[in-house]
Amino acid sequence: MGKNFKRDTVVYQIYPRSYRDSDGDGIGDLRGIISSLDYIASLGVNAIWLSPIYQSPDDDNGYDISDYKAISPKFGTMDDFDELVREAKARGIDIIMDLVINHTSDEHEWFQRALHGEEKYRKYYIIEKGQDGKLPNNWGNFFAECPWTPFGDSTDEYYLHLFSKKQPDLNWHNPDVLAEISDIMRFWLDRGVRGFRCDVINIIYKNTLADGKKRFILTGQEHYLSTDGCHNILKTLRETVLEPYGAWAVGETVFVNLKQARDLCDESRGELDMVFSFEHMEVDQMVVKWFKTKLKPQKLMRCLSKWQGGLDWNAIYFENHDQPRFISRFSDGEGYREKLSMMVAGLAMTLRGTPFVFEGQEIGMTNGDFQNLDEVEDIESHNVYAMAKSLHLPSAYRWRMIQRTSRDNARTPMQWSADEGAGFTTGTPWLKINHNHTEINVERESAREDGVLAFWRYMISLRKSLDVLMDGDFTPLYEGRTVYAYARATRGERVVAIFNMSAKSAKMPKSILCESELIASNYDTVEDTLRPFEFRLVRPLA
Ligand code: TEU
Repeated sequence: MGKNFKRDTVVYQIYPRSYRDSDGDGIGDLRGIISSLDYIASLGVNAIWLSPIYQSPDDDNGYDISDYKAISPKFGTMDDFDELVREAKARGIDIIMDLVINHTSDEHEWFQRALHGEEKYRKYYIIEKGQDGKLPNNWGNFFAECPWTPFGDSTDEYYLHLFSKKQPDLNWHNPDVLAEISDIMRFWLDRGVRGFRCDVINIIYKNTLADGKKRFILTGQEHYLSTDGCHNILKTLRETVLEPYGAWAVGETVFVNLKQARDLCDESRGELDMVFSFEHMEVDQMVVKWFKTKLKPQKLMRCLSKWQGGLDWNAIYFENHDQPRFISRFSDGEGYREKLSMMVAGLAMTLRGTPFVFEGQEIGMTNGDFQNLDEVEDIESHNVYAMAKSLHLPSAYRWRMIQRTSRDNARTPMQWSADEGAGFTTGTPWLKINHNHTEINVERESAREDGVLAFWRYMISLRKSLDVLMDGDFTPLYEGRTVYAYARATRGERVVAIFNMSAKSAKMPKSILCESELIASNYDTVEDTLRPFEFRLVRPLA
């Protein structure tokens, strides 16, 4: 973690197209966010990470950028953006932008000029000749596509895209690319942005385009994961762009292991401030996320403890726009939505690191309730469904895969009220609103003193006010089948967080039983046993 980073930061992630629609076109926008700033400030967060709002043909909902210096008209204007930065700042909230620099859109001017034969811009991308009528290599693709698409009308040249074919990968061997991206970053920093969330940042630099070792998924990854070239780029960006502005950066780092994470965020190396690791999000999967198993709490605990112990500081998150809603992953969670959501608030705010709260998480939103594939928008879901079909997986199974794992689960519109448009829009929403918005919504939660929202607010305020939650060391105390406990301690203070990650009551482990003062709990009373999804934060006496 670098010196520009404030340890009391709690970040709120907004997926703009699903947050609040101010003009009735069914798509959330910047004015919608501006009008929600008082609510956002009332959560106690002090930074907002905006998923991409740049000009984009929206093949991957804005993660395919066609102009890095323009706001998509769907979201508003540059004036709206400047107002958002100003108004957020007035409430003590920083704006963090999404920086998508592994790839651009194929509609970006650079790619278009490359297609028109401009040599300078050809070198911005990774364009290769096929080998004897075959593709340039055997690599895999994150979206279950072929990663090579013919370049223009060429019959033997292809461009590389690790995501959709409308997302050509940039060539980070070319110093011009670094110069362009640095310029783009300065453009936003000059407008008052405080930092960046760097999309798939650990895969940007490909060492070689040689064939990769055959794997079940993503053959070729050993040639681009956390390469030295990537480390050098991050160092340069930190030194020449971020430092002078006092800005910070969190990296989204796919497949990252502890050693790689350490190298990416070790303060002495001066690269990233923290990373989003994935291991804890993968504890309920077999090989790939599409094959989900039951979430075993003990696996989750061990994974959390491992990462807490292995890094001095990291990003703490349980939801984002790519993952199903976390509380929907507990198969025995039915009927305990509120307790579960509060338990996750307890986890997110007591682990060591910077908490990221995803829009709707603070009211306990659940997975989308899609009935069929026509209701799903996400490109990845459609591709994976088609691939599963080509593999002859039964249709009921295919649909179940999408239902459980689709990224759209987290992208359903924010539930502001019980109204028909959920207070999100007066028009037709771009993605189906969850039926349960009649029950789960901000308006209802705001009127409750003991509801989910009130609990998230309380936990966020504790996280920011208790030094021990901010600076304390992490020590795991107990990792049982469903019960998890750990201590956070500074020289002067020690607190213990206890969780029962199950719908069944559990015994309080003897080793952590002691006289203590209760700081927070998602139950009104204290009992000897731990009730379903109970969370307690206590201060042991003596
Ligand atoms: O995601 C990177 C990524 O690899 C996954 O989390 C992704 O969601 C996919 O499911 C892999 O199976 C980032 C963004 O967060 C995501 O929204 C983008 O689609 C992707 O990069 C490409 O820019």
